[in-house]
Amino acid sequence: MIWSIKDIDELLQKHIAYRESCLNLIASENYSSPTVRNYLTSDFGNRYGCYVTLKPEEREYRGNKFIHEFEIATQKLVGEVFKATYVDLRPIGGHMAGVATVLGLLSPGDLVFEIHLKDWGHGLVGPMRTVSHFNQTIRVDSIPFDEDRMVDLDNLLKMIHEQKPKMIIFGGSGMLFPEPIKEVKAIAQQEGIILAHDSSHVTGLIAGGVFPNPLDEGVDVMFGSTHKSFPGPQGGFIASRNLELFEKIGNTLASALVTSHHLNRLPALAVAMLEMKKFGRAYGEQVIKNSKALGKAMEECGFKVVGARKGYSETHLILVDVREFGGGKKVSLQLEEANILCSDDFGQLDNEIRIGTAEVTRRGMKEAEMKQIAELIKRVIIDKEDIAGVAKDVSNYARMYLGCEYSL
Ligand code: DSN
Repeated sequence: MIWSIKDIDELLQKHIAYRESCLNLIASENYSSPTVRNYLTSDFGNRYGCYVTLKPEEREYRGNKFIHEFEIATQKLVGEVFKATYVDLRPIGGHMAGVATVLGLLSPGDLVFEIHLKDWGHGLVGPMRTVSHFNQTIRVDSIPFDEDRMVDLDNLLKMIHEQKPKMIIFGGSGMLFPEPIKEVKAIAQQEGIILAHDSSHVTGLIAGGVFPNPLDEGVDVMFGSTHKSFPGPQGGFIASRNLELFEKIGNTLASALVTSHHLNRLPALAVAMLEMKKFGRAYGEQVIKNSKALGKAMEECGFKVVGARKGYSETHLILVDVREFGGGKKVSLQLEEANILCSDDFGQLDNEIRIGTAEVTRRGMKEAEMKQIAELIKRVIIDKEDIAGVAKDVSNYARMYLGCEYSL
């Protein structure tokens, strides 16, 4: 029970001490800098800045003149980093940004291609169809993948020709390699198909210029979150170069999905954007080097790493097939007991674990440390050492890396 400030402090301190003793390999999390965290507590967090139309100057509440100035400036900064003409920072998270994109751009009966949850899709339209009448409103099919977890372009083009979708949403939660957006662009233009990119996982890599910018590749809209490979405050965004589509999405977003857009995110997001402008390339390059090094080290330890033939990964994560060790859920729970945090495939096939390198890279780890991490995972899963003993070693190891690199 919480009776006092002391109770709150004690519980928070327990969490902080616990997380400092863990190796965080959850690909959808990151370690934002103390400066970013500091700017989350500004007075903006007490204010209402909503605007229903796409005219930010037409605020519904009074007292917003500096909030307005700040929001416009942050939109411009984000636009510069993602090379977008139009930016909306009102989505509270990437999922909300995606829902607004789907609802804003599709009509009843339209077909969408997205990445299925079993292929580590984000789960946008699929789960929407479990709500109310959406299963009668939006049709969905899955983008095909090959055994290296690369998009199967031949099959995708065949599906496009045969089924003529209205929208294709690239991007997911287990992306190992860039997608063939350029290769799909011509047919998309010819058939009037909207190309969207759920960039949530790779936002930080795009900001660093080490992952292809989906807008440069030809998507009409990119949306995502700011707290996965991008080490910012939790939140979402929509970015585009197409005003007509951007307006449709923005007018759907507000006020149907969001009114208070949690303004305290904005100064913190601006700091994180400046960090990425300055250090994004170095950070992104190290993240990818670490993913490749971890993939290799895991393979050398005896694990089956997805996409090994293609160099394991070009992103902030690797996928490991752990069926022979009892499946993703069992393995991730065993690793959690050893203070190693990663993800299973969220109740899908239960074949794989996902291991992310963004946070440990921010903490200062490089290729040599990836070997150590693989060895610690092996001790739990393959060698079946006493978990409490490994947990102690993991804690001591993790506590050696409490800094925050690539930050202002
Ligand atoms: N899609 C979930 C993940 O990747 O962990 C969270 O957004």
